[in-house]
Amino acid sequence: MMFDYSVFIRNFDTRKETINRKNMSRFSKFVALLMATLCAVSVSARELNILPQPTSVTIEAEGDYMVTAKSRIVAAEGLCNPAERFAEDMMRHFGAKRPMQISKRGKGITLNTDSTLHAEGYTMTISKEGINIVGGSEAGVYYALQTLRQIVVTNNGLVPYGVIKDEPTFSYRGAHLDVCRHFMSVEEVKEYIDILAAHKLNRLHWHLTDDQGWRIEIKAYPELTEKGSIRKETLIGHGHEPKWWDGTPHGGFYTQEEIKEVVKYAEERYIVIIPEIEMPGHAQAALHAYPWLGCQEQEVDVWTMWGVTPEVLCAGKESTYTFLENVLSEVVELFPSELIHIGGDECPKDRWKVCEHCQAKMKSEGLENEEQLQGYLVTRIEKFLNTKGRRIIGWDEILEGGVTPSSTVMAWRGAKIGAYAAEHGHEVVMAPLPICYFDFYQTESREGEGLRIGGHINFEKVYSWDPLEGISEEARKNIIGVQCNLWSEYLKDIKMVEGQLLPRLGALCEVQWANDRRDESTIRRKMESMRKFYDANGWNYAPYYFEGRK
Ligand code: TNX
Repeated sequence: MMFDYSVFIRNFDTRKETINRKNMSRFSKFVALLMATLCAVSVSARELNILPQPTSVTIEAEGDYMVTAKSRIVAAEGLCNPAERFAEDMMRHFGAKRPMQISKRGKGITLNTDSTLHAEGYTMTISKEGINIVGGSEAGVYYALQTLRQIVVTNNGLVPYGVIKDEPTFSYRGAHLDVCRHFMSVEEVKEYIDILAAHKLNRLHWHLTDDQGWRIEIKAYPELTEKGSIRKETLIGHGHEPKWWDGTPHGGFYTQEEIKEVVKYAEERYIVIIPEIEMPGHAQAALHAYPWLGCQEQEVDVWTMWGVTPEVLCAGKESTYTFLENVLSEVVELFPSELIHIGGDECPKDRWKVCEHCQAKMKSEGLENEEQLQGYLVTRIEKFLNTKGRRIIGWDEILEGGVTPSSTVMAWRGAKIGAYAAEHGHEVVMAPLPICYFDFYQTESREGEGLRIGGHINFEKVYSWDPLEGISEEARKNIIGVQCNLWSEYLKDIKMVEGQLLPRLGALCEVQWANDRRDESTIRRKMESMRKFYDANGWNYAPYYFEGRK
């Protein structure tokens, strides 16, 4: 017999009430109590804690399929990659010597696709015959296997008979990683990707260039990394006195070969990497390497402060545009992503106001002010990237320069700006302050957290956020997704990043994947289960949510 688990709970509750109202003999009361206890035990033992919440979960009253290191994966053609990923994860989980066997025929965990399903969705049927997975595409099969992996790891390999149906709410489910303020190695970035994939995210926004370090090898301009990837020291406090710097040089960059390796690793986990090349602001590391990129062409250091520097790329000289186009030409060769992030945020216009080249460009292009000059630069770069078959995404300041709705806007200064952009026809990724700033403190008291950039965002605030609030029905379709931002000014390595990401990503992934089926009454139970999953994978997470600290 199959039944909907939630219906069963309701029936169970009403039955208990009727029993209590009846005037029963002691014996029948005892029997009723015994029955109720037995039922309660069997129900709780058959709870499935899947995060993010699937569209529907129906489990049978009894019976489990047991997944072991010896289970066999039967993969239809073209499904080797998800099968291999699952086999590897299971080998690690069971501490087995060999990965699970993958074959074309037989019984076990069977993988197929059906293109009538949502491309990222799946149906998983568990019976005594085995586990039958049908995905809308390879990615859908992969997400089904992520669900299965959670069950196996947190439920001792026992998978209750039943049916799980699932598909995501948003098509863009992202997390950002800043490797400029602190460099993260290839292995560290891979670990980050693993965590995103396990939460069914499909975008990594890789912040590769900033004032404090240029992290991607560009063959045409070797000094970007030779000089621009190293800063003299790091600001370790919030102030600006000498004692707040550590006196230790900090550097690191990815060769193009390493970039390709990370892109491939992400692809194998159905994650598209969106590279960000910052322009025209947040570019002081590039100005250190090539002073001719600036208006006054004076020498500047790779920045050793956090915040917003007045040193920006000159938007007047043609040489700047040639530079940007050459850099982006190499970038698009490395990243297959259709969207390329061009930054666009926090660009002070002080240098432009007194720059003869910028003023001449404004005159020749009929631009009224420096904001329009930024709009000119962004639009020109957008057109260039269009010739390469790509589209731009930029931080929401790109709206100020008068860009066309063909550009995608990443809302960071507030959800209202995202709503505004969506109402004006832009595709929008919601990554707004303060909700999506996972570099912020996680508790009100900040006790024991160590020094962080500021703010306060806890699990509950993320969980109760509706990214579509106040947006018209018409504009809602322009909200393509949601992303959290991991700025690394005060996060020195991936373990510190993980402590900021988890468990808040547990809340965010429900917004991203299961926006309209979030359930506050079950989330804590699910997170307790996820905690076991994090422990099993050796991922660091903050303890505060589990301790009840807000
Ligand atoms: C704002 S969000 C920034 C970053 C900082 C971050 C710190 C955005 C587009 N710019 O440069 O690292 O705040 O929270």
